[in-house]
Amino acid sequence: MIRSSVTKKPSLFKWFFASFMIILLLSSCADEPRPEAFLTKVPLIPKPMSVTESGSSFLVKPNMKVYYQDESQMKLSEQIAGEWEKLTGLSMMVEAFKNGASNGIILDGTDAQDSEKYVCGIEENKILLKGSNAGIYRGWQNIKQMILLAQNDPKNKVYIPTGLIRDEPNFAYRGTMLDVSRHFFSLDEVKEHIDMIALYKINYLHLHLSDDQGWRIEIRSWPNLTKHGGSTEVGGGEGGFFTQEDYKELVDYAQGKYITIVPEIDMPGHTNAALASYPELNCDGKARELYTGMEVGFSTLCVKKELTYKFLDDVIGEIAAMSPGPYFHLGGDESHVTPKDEYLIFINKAVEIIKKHNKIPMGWDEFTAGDLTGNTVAQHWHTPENAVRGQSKGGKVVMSPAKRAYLDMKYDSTSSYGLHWAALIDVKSGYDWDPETYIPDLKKENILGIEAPLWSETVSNLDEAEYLIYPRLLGYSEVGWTAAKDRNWEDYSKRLAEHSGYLERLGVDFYRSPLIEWSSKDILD
Ligand code: TNX
Repeated sequence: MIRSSVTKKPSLFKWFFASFMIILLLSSCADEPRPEAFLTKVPLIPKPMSVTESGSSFLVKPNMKVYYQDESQMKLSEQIAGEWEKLTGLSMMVEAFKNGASNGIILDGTDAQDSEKYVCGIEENKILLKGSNAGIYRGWQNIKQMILLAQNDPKNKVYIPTGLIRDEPNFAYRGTMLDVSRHFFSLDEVKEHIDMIALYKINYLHLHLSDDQGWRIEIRSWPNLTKHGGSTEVGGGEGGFFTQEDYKELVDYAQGKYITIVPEIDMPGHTNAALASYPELNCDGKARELYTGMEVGFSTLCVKKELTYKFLDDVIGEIAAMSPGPYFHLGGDESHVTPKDEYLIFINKAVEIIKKHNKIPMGWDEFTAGDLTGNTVAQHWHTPENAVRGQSKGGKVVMSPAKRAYLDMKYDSTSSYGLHWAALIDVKSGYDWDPETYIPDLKKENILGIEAPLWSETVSNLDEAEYLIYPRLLGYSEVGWTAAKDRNWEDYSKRLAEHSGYLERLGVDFYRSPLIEWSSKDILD
């Protein structure tokens, strides 16, 4: 399954459309009897809240349109049309809605702009998507999945079963993290990753932008961070970094898919790359050597120096100015060589600086030791008491327990990539847990959601990373979206099995877990 990093991967959604397009163009455009199809049998992931079927089907044809009813839906319409074209190879125009509009997708707005709730109604000649823009975009993912599943048999025309989906997420935060520090991932790789995570209604992408091994985001007031600190990675490769233009491009690209980037600068520990780039950031004034190993917990910023807080203010200020999302993640984990009293001083100052730049401070669960007040988010990875402490200080919690949600853990002892310090996480163990009851003392209303982090010590490019990410990410998307009462492993594992056909065609190097009876039926079978 693993492709070597030099193998050229067919770009997403490309090679198999050529044949598919020819079939569609040959097919007559005149209305014809529609085959029976059953929406309730479609193996959508994450599983929607409610699905009813009406037994007929919508045929994907050339020259369909997206109809918008309000100017505020223009950009979204273009986004949907662009994704349709990529997916089907058929052009799709965007047009203002008029009575009787059909042969396409009709968007209908709602007042609830902050919600991702949506209704997706599929009729023989039109698809209706109703919701906020974000809600409509989430609803559209069902249509994308159905087109991909229907393309399993390239001889068939592409039919989407008719019926009604009413849906909303259980959690507002459904994220995944990419560690671009231990190994750097290029702009194109991150965009490709965003394309895939969008398909499963993920709405936050956390970027771990700095660590001991590399500083990956240009800071104009401290240029050596990337010039020197970005010049290597684990194993001694050439590293890399995002210019501010690159980063803005990523933020925009994600925003087009209603995904918010959460930037993380990990501190006061995990800072060797910065300490190597600027000697004055060290208490002893001496630059550290660049680091390409995998140990953690040996570095710290100098808490006693005033310059450290000028550094924080500059770094946080420049990143916050480019990040429209609400959160700034300060890391705060594994600062083993920072004296305890100094760690508290540091966290308190960092939190104030983040607030000054109008962002909500987020940190790994250790950071709840600080004097937190008001809106903060603790990301639980290690110590349940730290998450409960965050709650008691009025903060919210994102659940990323390493034993269940770490994408860098091996599936089993034979896994090609990954670590195993927290657990072996097979596809079932990654799916079969409930963020609401995992830490009994956390109240549901204080759990913002879940995030599955991918640390990249053992994977050096997206092809390798895909082995760890897929298929587990599909499970995490459902753990975050679908209420626990509607989830069970038996049902999920059968649905997951049917996603293998299109994942393969898209060139996703997923792990073929022996727990799944992989199949790739056509949607009408
Ligand atoms: C612990 S999780 C870390 C990371 C490592 C990861 C490897 C966390 C907050 N810190 O620095 O990359 O383990 O699994």
